[in-house]
Amino acid sequence: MKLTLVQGDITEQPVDAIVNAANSSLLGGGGVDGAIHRKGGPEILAECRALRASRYGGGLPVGEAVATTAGLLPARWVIHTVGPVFSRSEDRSHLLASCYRESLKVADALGAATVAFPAVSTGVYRWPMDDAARISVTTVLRSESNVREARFVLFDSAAYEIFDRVLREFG
Ligand code: AR6
Repeated sequence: MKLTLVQGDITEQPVDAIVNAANSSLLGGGGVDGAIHRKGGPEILAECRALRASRYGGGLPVGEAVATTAGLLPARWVIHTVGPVFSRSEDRSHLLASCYRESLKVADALGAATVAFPAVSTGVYRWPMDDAARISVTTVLRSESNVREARFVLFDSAAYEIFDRVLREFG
């Protein structure tokens, strides 16, 4: 699996699947989640509601992942994952790592060859960017997957530079 970095908007990525930094409700929110539902149109929310009415009545647990259509977006699928809220008193790194591992498993099940990830948990959920970058990059590098390219899409240059430094260190 090749790991690449781009600075930009994940909703514009022409990849097979983009990963959404969702919440357990699967019913939308701000940040990446808000942008995906806004630009992808109502089909995504309709599939999320159907998931809530069936497999995920109690919501999607933290660290797990599930796919829907990508609606009007250039990608074919959205893989929704729920990152942990950052905590100073409790180490939740395994849950953040799980988001990447489980998203890659879903990508494999879909047959997705190219997958774009945001920096899960680093916005509303307040995970420090350098620590998130280390966890995300090392987890993806260690994952067994048929995905050809895992692309991290960083929203601003500060995040891009942190991921770039971490990738040089571990890649
Ligand atoms: N493309 C790429 N990255 C983005 C984009 C974008 N369009 N928009 C924001 N980012 P966040 P979280 C960056 O808050 O921390 C939502 O309300 C952003 O700068 O989207 O996992 C959900 O519904 C940050 O670095 O996700 C949940 O309730 C990163 O993406 C909650 O927020 C993640 O920020 C999830 O919080």
